[in-house]
Amino acid sequence: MDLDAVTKQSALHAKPDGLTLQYGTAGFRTKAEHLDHVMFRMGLLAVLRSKQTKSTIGVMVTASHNPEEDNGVKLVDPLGEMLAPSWEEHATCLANAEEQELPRVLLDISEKAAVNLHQDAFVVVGRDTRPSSEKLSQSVIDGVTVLGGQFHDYGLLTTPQLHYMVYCRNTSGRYGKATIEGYYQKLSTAFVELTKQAFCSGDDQRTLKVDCANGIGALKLREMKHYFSQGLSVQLFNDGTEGKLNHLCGADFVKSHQKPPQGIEMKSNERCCSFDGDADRIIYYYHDADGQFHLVDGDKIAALISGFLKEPLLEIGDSLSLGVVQTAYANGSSTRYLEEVMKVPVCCTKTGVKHLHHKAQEFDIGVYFEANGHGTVLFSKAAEMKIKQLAEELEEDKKRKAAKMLENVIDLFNQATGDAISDMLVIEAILALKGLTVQQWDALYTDLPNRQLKVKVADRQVISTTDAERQAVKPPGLQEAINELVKKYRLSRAFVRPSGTEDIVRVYAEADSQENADSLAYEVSLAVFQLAGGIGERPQPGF
Ligand code: 16G
Ligand code: MG
Repeated sequence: MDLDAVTKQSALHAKPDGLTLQYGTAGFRTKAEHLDHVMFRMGLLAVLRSKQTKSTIGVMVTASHNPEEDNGVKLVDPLGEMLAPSWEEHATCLANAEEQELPRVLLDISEKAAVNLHQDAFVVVGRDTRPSSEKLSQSVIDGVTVLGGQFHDYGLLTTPQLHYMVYCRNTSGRYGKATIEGYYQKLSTAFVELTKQAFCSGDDQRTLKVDCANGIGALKLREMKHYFSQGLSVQLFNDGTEGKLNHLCGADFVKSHQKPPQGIEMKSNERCCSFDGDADRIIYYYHDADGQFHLVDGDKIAALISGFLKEPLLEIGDSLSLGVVQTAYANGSSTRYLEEVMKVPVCCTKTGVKHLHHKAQEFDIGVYFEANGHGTVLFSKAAEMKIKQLAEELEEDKKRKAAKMLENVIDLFNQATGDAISDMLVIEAILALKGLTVQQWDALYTDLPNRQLKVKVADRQVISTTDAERQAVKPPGLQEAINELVKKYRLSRAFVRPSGTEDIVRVYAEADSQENADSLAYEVSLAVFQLAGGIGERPQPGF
């Protein structure tokens, strides 16, 4: 490590005095103008992580669904997973070190993590369409280069595409080719194969309107749509030619406001979906004949997919375990439907893809989705081998067909992370194969009315939670207060948690009617404000 060179280069990416940032749920995220030093330093860290794991590491420059002025960065570990927790701590230390401490912190990390500094390093970089992203990804590359790492800059990519590239490179191409063309081909071939037996029920069934949040998803979907145009025609909206990124559109807007995005023409009963700014979330929705808006969220995606998977799994007759992983935000009706109607085991984890991903690996086939539309299906290596083997066997036609179908499903799901494009293709394939309309899909169960609110407090860390964030253990008295409030309503549930991406506390409530969900959410917000050091204006009733 040439520490003098690091010090010199770092001066060109100097850290603003007194700024401290935390490697949060999905990396660092803040105003783009505060991130230059963080990018440079994440380039350094990626080199160390690459040397330590003897693998390619990914660095993605994006702030997902945040406003256009923000940006962010996250590291991608060898198999496409999120960065290991101990390295999140190293990332935070490195990002917050004062200029003169930088060499010492680098040595410290190398020592603690037993990094062999003589090992080669390779880093791949991707970025979203924010105006600040190009310059910031150059700062990442500066960091990689000064520590002698090699790199490949993929330029514009969706976040899941970068995860895919990392996974491909670290499995010697067995997973797929580490090129954008390789990604398009792998997914569209699986989609076309899977939908071959689908009954064609008229043109309107095969058309999907996609709100691309004015982000990277638009560019990539436009390139990709020719690959699968026979099976599905996608119509792009909010494609970035006019509107602002994530502004009044995108999956996060639609989910949290429970209304359609601007910039999309919706006719009644037409199937529409929204991606978020880096295309790792997807939400479906439609207007019914009475003009009422219906959201078909991540929970319903999980229900559709697990229902679909059960049949071929039963057919192949192998006892591969299937489970669903959710978070506390999952609608109570979805959990009940999965457990009681579908008879699938359901687990709950903390918010954030890394927690769900990890838990899903405990099943042979782990379906994980956050209600906000983030998710995928993971197949264990053993399950994959079993399915591939059965698909090769020549006897028993039905069994083989089921195995072949599952094989295509494995290829179609991005195994590295949740991916809006890949999920969209799976959902479209399932709807086509089952001949289901979006209304029929939506009718699997009825969501309990719910409400999410934010509360500003002086220090959100005064709240700590347990039981997958469903119970507050601190501050004293808060959980007891919530319990009392919940008792006042029917079919009710509520919880609070400090956000991992914003300086606020989030409140979630559900109940038998929208009015009751709203009023429970308001009362819980007030309890948080009073017991957890609320600042600014007190929460107000009504929405
Ligand atoms: C991040 C997470 C997402 C989670 C959200 C919660 C990843 C890749 N993304 O966007 O999964 O739902 O944070 O945000 O892990 P919050 O902590 O502010 O509620
Ligand atoms: Mg995202």
